[in-house]
Amino acid sequence: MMRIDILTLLPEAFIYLNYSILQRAQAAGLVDIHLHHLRESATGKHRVTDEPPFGGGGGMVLKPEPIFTAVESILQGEQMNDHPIILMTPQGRPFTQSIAQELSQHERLLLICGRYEGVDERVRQHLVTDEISIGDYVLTGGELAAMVVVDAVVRLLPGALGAAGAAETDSHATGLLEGPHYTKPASFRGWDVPDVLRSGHAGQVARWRRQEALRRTWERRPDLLLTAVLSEEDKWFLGQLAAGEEDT
Ligand code: 6GU
Repeated sequence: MMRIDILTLLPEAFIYLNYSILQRAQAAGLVDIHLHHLRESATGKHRVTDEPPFGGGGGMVLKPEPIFTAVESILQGEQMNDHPIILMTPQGRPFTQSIAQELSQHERLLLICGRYEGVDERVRQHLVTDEISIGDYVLTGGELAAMVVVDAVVRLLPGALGAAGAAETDSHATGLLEGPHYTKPASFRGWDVPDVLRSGHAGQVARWRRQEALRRTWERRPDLLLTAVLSEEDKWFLGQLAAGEEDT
């Protein structure tokens, strides 16, 4: 079973993890998620976790002592370098499906949620092993980002999605966007489901899906085609798309 520890000033925010697939994964014993309130590791009457920055400037900076104390207590008895200690920060490496896959291979993860203007640099230099951002925009804290990472990682754990929901064909798992999906009714307000999907020809369905994934990726995220693993047939199909675009 994977264990995920989350260090935060806002453990209440993590209610999202108590629902749906994340809830079932915990109930099924695939993952054990522990929330830790950073404030409980702060000392003194007021348990202060942040202070103004040295040198002036706006905002508050998270102090190093409560974070070091909390992480050392959470990982007590463990070799510190054995498990990723991840700081959630807009300055981190951009989160991707392949990072989610990499993280899902670990038996233990520790996520630290930054807040305010930032975290004391010594946390970065001497405690964390990784820094992750979920995109090029600024959030008020790392909590939403940590939930994004936990969600993306946990759904990859074997058994989390059940037999039906195969993570292997997800958008991005293949390096491509997924194509369209349809369900009943076969005709809705005169808009019909493509015949091939109702034909019962598994081979033709698979080929159509691959081509629609290529088409959608070509239209929306051509950058992904540079790194996707493509067969000769895929390349031929993309050539057809490119040729079609030249005509118009
Ligand atoms: Cl991980 N934290 C914050 N505060 N903002 C972000 C982020 C993380 N990733 C993108 N924006």
